[in-house]
Amino acid sequence: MTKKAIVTGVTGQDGAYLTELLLSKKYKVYGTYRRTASVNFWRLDELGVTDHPNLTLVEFDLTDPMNSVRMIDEIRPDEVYNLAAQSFVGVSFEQPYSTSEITGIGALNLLEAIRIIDRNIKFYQASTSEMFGKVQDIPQTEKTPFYPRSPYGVAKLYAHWMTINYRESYDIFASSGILFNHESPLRGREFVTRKITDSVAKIKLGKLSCLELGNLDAKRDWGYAKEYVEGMYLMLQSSKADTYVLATNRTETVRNFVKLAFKSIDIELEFIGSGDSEIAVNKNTGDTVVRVNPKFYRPTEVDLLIGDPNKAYEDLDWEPKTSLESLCSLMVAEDLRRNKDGFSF
Ligand code: NDP
Ligand code: GDR
Repeated sequence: MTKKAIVTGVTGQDGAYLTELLLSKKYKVYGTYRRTASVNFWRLDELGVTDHPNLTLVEFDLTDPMNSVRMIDEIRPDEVYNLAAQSFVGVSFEQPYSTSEITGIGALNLLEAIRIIDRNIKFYQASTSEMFGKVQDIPQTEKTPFYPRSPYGVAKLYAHWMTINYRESYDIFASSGILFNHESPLRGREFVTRKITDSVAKIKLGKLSCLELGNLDAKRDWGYAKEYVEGMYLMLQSSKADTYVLATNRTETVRNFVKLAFKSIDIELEFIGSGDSEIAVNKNTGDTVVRVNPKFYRPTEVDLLIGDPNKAYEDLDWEPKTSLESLCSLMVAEDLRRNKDGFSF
């Protein structure tokens, strides 16, 4: 029998990749998007799946509880992947209330709908390494205590515990994937990796002279999004619902990601100075191509993330395959192509 899956947040990076994966597995996919004045399916377009006969695009707002109930009742899916969120940490400091409603309570709306309508529906919650926040263990595992450092992290922690609570209280197959940062050419340009690769492409093409960034010392465990959505899928095919970390077990500073991105177009950088006055110059030309702008600092920062994905490897046979160097080169190459083509997303 054809399986049916709801993917909330189909217009986002992971929503697009997961939709592509589920369609390749012959699912009927119901991808949800929000009504806005100008809805944009550019990611689905890039993957060539927007008009796939097994994809239905459904208008949906995660903050409206009745919308969740009606959607689940009408579609009666086998699986629900809750990827929709206000996912930008920086914005969550300015919009803590709406972030809590979407990113936190939104998950509860779907869990309640499942509890009311059909407890056999499997549920995946997109949890995050941001819940670990302040460093307590290195590397972080499923057993590491949480200490979120942003309204986004707090909202995600609420959704994570609700997922576990519905698993334990009502025997719903509800799994939570604690995913570390995962990037791709489909990443939003507000996130640091894509901001860097897009700017490197623009600098190469003479469209930008200097890239401005915030905290260059933050360390992140960056993987490839296309591989991480496979982990989400595997979690719902497992024999029991559980919580899993997906990560690469390698961490690098933002500064090192900048170096890698410039290196992929054969530019070596020299970083000079520190703190607010740090800059990076092109070693060949002497041009300043990166500078720190404190406006990109956050009120509180997550300094160091590095995850141990061993449980996912043992139970799900999931492991990351793409190196950070390959991922970074892929992103720069795609941004060069798009900037040459005048692509603006
Ligand atoms: P994106 O920001 O690219 O996508 C988020 C999606 O949520 C978009 O489709 C967005 O729609 C949708 N959305 C936002 N608000 C609402 C709402 N009120 N109702 C319905 N839909 C809404 O995120 P990613 O694809 O990168 O991440 C997917 C999920 O995984 C998110 O929950 C994120 O927090 C989480 N996560 C991501 C990680 C990463 O490194 N990428 C790591 C760990 C967790 P619109 O296009 O209209 O804005
Ligand atoms: P993050 O990703 O906050 O880890 O959340 P982001 O790419 O925004 O920041 C990573 C680190 O880079 C530092 N930084 C900058 N960040 C941005 N966006 N822009 C800058 O100019 C800049 N300069 C330095 C940040 O301070 C931070 O330390 C992402 C999101 O996808 C979440 O939804 C997800 O849950 C986590 O990853 C895991």
